[in-house]
Amino acid sequence: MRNPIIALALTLALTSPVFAGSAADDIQVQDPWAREVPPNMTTSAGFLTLVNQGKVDHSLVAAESPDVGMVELHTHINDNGVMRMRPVKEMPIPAGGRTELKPGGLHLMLMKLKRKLTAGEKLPVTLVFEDGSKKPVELEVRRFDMMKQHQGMHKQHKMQMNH
Ligand SMILES: [Cu+2]
Repeated sequence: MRNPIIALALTLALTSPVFAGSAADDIQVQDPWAREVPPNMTTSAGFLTLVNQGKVDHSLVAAESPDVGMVELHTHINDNGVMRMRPVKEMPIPAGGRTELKPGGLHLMLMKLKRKLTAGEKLPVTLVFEDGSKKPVELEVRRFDMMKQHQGMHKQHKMQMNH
């Protein structure tokens, strides 16, 4: 009575997650960069876009770098008009979706820098995902104009208020 083909199909269906790629395989990284800081500063931030090309949700849970003493996952929250940074446990990347790390939002907090970050240089960082898989990336160090960013944010505020 038992149909061996159905049994096989069932087995494959039940075990198919085993054949799914690791998070590191599913996640593509776009435009990774880090902010240049003055030589006396030991804290900076890294940014990139995570694109999930897989069929299951993933999340970034940690990052590490031989050139950085401590890397934390941070976000910004608006606390009564004051932007504050908060550590987050993970950064979810939904299946088929993308998660953007950018100034004023999610970012990699690079603390206790072991060397200075000069524009044009590369900073090696390893991303760690929820399944333990890892992906090495190189952040391009760039000059970042904080004033320009602030002016841009003020313009956005004005535009929102006019609506
Ligand atoms: Cu931060």
